[in-house]
Amino acid sequence: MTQSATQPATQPMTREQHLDLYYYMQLNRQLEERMVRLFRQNKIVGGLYSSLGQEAVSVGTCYALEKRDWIAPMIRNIGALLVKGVPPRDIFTQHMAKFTSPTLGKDGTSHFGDLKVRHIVSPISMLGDLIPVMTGVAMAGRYLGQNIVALTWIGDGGSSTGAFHEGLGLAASQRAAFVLIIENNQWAYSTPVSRQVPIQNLADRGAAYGIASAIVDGNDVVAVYQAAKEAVNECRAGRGPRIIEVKTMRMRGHAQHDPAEYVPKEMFDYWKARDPITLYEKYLSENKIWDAAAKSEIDARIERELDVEQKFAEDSPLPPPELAEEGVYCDGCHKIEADWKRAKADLMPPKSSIDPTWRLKDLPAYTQAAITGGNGAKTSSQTPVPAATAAPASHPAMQKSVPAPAPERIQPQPGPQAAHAAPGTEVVTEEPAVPRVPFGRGPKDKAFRQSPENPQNKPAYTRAPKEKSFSRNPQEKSFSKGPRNKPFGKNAQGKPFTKNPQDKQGRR
Ligand SMILES: Cc1ncc(C[n+]2csc(CCOP(=O)(O)OP(=O)(O)O)c2C)c(N)n1
Ligand SMILES: [Mg+2]
Repeated sequence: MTQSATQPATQPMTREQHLDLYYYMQLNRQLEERMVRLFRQNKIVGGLYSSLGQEAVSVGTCYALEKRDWIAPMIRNIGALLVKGVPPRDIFTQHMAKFTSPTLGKDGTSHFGDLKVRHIVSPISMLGDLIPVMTGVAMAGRYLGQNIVALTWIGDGGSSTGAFHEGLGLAASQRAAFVLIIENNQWAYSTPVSRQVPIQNLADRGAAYGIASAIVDGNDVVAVYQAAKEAVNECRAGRGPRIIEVKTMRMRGHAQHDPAEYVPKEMFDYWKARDPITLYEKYLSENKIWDAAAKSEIDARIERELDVEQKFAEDSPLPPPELAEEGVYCDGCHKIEADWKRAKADLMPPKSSIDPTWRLKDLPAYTQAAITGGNGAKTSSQTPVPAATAAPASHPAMQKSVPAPAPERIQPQPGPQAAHAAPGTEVVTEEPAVPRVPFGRGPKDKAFRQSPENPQNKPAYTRAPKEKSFSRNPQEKSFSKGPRNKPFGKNAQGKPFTKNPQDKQGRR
């Protein structure tokens, strides 16, 4: 990645940046085309998913991030892995379950990450769970003062899951530096968006959480990059999460096994004419950013690189069988060491568990009561004892006959955003924009109801029209009796057992 770290979204892109976008999109496509051939040769282990026609989304969004930022890719985001610096050999070997792969051949497809160097969270799920996870990453970054942005993608289908909504609620309430790309490729397996949600734009869902959102042509890589850059800048300035819906098209079936016969041909034709790489090639030529020689140079470079990487993967061994049962659970294979942010000595015993400075039996009032035997002890336990009298004789404060110093008040520190915001950047405090209902106060609280917005003190909700209770069967009087309103037979003593004999209340 070569873009400048603080470049605003509106700043014109350099030629180098333009060519980078082409390089990564074409690398993404050529790599996947090679994997389709490997799949047909039975060299891919497990499923193979395609991002054909969606390359501008992965590349344009990830290119807007900095090295310190975090991503969590999904099955159609190989382009983002490449932009983050994952070498193509890792993607080949991972899909071929080779011993040289990031997971040593123990997992397939894109199920791998890189927490240490490239800041990639492994794709744990396609269906929304990465949203709360990446919100957590953004929050952790804030606590550690890193001023990072976390970004993940979600499909149109994945945007209807519980995890999607719960995660966005959390991100919004925490004002997390989190960008969500809703990759609307028109299909979730064989279900078109129109049969899944009754709204036109999935970005509209952001309003429900107070999250600003944008809609972008997902086949226009420059538009995608600029929208993502703006969202990332906003997040980094502390202005809370952002959603971008990119409209694009899945140009293959869900995976290799799926010929996508349910997709109307006209739909494929329409989107084929809007292929993101063809459109971008035209854009580069029309704007004189490159010429034929520059294009063939990049294409040849991609071919060369992929030849070497694919050969490495094909020549790599499968994992040795004797390692199959290793690494399933952690058995001391790696050292787990906390990354201490404060001096370890401060947090570990004995400093963290020193003896109490006073004990009840050392209190003068307690001692006095013990001597006189009266109600002094009782009184002492009810009356707070001033610090000076509370200190035992052994306590340094007592020895010097001076009051024990009051504990020092810890001054609130400025938040990480204040500390790390670029000069001139507006810093937004963590104060929520809208007044909040204090904990413990709800619609039943009179003071809460009589707000300026609700002077008549009307309840915020109305009850549903009264229904007859479902506890009774319409034909019969009660479900506790048998079909003809008779007890359910008799027990050995001749008594009806409509109730559990163990429990007179009839509970079980
Ligand atoms: C809990 C669960 N149910 C089902 C699946 C299978 N599955 C994986 S992706 C997917 C469809 C996702 O559609 P969408 O979110 O639109 O993403 P796209 O495939 O179009 O990129 C399904 C049903 C799964 N991985 N996990
Ligand atoms: Mg989809």
